[in-house]
Amino acid sequence: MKWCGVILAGLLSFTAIASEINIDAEDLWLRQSIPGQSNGAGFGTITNHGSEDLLLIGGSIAIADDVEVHRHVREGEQVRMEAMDALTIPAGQSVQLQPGGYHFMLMTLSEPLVVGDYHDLTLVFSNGETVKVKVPVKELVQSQSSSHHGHH
Ligand SMILES: [Cu+2]
Repeated sequence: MKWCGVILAGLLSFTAIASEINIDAEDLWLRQSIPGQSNGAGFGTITNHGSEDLLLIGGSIAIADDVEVHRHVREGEQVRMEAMDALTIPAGQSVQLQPGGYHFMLMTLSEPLVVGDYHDLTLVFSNGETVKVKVPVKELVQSQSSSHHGHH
């Protein structure tokens, strides 16, 4: 396991505001890794203050190969995750990404997500706009859905 020191650069703004596109990304957090887990998950609330729908298509983060937007799909008794081409953030509305629902999937982490660390996450929208947010890693909360399902 390789530890590249995590640098807390100056700007500790937890809320990103992109004036041009009127997007707020609030209360974003990453879930702490458990041993053996190669992917990470992120959650939070994204608000579109604009007058046109926005499509969140993914993102990027230094410690993972890629950031995908996922949702949980119920198939009978089973719940599995599915990558989405885009998550629509309707004009004037907020969409919550939360455990058991929509979430960011951090594909192939290069290091575990450790409580107390912060990571720069860039959200990418279909119109080419991006929003950068500094996101804390938080403790795993007792999951409401069985951890035997739905994980990669
Ligand atoms: Cu996922």
